[in-house]
Amino acid sequence: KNKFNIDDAYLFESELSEDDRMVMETARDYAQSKLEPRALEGNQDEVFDLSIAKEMGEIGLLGSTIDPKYGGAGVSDTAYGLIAREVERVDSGYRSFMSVQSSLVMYPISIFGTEEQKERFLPQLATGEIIGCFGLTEPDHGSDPASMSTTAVKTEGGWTLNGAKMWITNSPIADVAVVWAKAKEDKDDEPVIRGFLVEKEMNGFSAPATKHKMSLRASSTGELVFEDVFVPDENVFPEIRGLKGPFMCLNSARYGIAWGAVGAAEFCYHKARQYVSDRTQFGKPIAANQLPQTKLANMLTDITSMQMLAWRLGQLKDSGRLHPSMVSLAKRNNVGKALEIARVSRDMHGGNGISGEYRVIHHMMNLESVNTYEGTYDIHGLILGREITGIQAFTPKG
Ligand code: TGC
Ligand code: FAD
Repeated sequence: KNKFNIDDAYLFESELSEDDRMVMETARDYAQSKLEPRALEGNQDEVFDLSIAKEMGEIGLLGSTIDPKYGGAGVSDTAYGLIAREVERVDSGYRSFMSVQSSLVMYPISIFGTEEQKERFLPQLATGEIIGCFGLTEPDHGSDPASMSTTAVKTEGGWTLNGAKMWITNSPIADVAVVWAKAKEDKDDEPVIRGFLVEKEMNGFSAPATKHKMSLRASSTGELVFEDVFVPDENVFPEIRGLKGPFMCLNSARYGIAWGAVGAAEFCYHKARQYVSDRTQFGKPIAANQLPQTKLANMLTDITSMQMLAWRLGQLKDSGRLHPSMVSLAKRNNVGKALEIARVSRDMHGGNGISGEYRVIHHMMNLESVNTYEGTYDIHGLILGREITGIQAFTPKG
């Protein structure tokens, strides 16, 4: 008789290839043995332990899909997703670090960079010796990056950057920033968005940390400020123009987030299941009541649908059939559902649910950021709405 699996109800893990399963197991071992013991304090003390970058690099978790010629592990997109799931099972902040380094820094350098840029940056990013960040959002332009005001003006031998980026993951610890700015070759030209590799030591460049975060506290977040920063020609992506550049990177990062949210949700479900089974009130386990049982049933149903979306999305990406709106659908659904599951799990833990020790409120707070960054829940709803109706509803123009 077939047995029902209460963690993987539709047995998706049994469908994974041998290679993908090995990557998943490596990531799971690492996350549980090395990240989990640091998670509570990392969050409480707002510390991103820099040795995590090197540890992740050593076992191939950074830029894992990138060509081994440049230091990557050359694994499948499904394997990349499985890594995100294992890392986010511990802390969305650690997954954020990994996503930015892999999808938002190594990926653009690998597809838009010159041979020299690839050889110079990718191997060190892959080992975690250097850290990268990605600057698209600005203080006045978040959901609408097309309106960005950071500028790059052509000067002799390079470009002069002015402006500021905000809410940038890894910025205070980054050695190199992939920065998107409106560039003008000539003062009469129409500005066009281009990508620049800004290095830590460049004059006029600073990256102050963002204080008082109540979410993703183990991830280092900050600004990027450019005051007449000279960026040499060799640090510019030569061909890519327009928003398509940053959006292609976002497709990859959002894909990883759709998987990562599965891990966070699974953690909160496992914790709730354990808690209501162990704790007795009114002379019986809390799990012996109807309401907690249906809450667990809802969690498992949502998690199963999230697993199915992520796994299928991985297959579509691996076979080159991915459409960005498929990613929007999964990012929006999986993060929204994970946040709901974390909130319900928090409630099922009663007073203990607000203690960091149980780590459920930790996930709940993290997921608030995950629901907002890389396109908010509603923005992905509007991307899908535009796809379904053919009418864009972002601006009054229609
Ligand atoms: P729109 O007219 O739709 O498009 C402009 C150009 O871009 C192309 N494009 C895409 N290309 C590839 N992939 C996609 N997903 C693309 N979406 C659009 C499009 O074809 C067009 O190309 P072309 O050649 O015709 O010019 O642009 P819009 O201004 O109307 O966009 C609207 C909207 C709302 C969809 C877009 O602005 C959006 O997605 N906003 C959300 C912003 C966002 O996600 N920011 C994320 C910042 S990075 C971050 O949060 C990192 S957190 C990391 C961590 O810690 O893990
Ligand atoms: P806004 O765009 O001002 O939106 C505010 C609210 O209005 C949202 O609910 C939104 O859904 C809604 N809204 C906006 N426009 C519309 C509309 N047309 N119709 C209906 N509703 C609308 N960015 C980077 O570039 N790099 C990073 O590494 C990075 N890391 C981040 C890390 C953290 C912890 C956080 C919180 C953010 C990070 N971001 C990063 C920024 C993130 O991508 C933005 O916060 C996000 O895109 C939303 O932009 P905003 O905060 O300006 O909100």
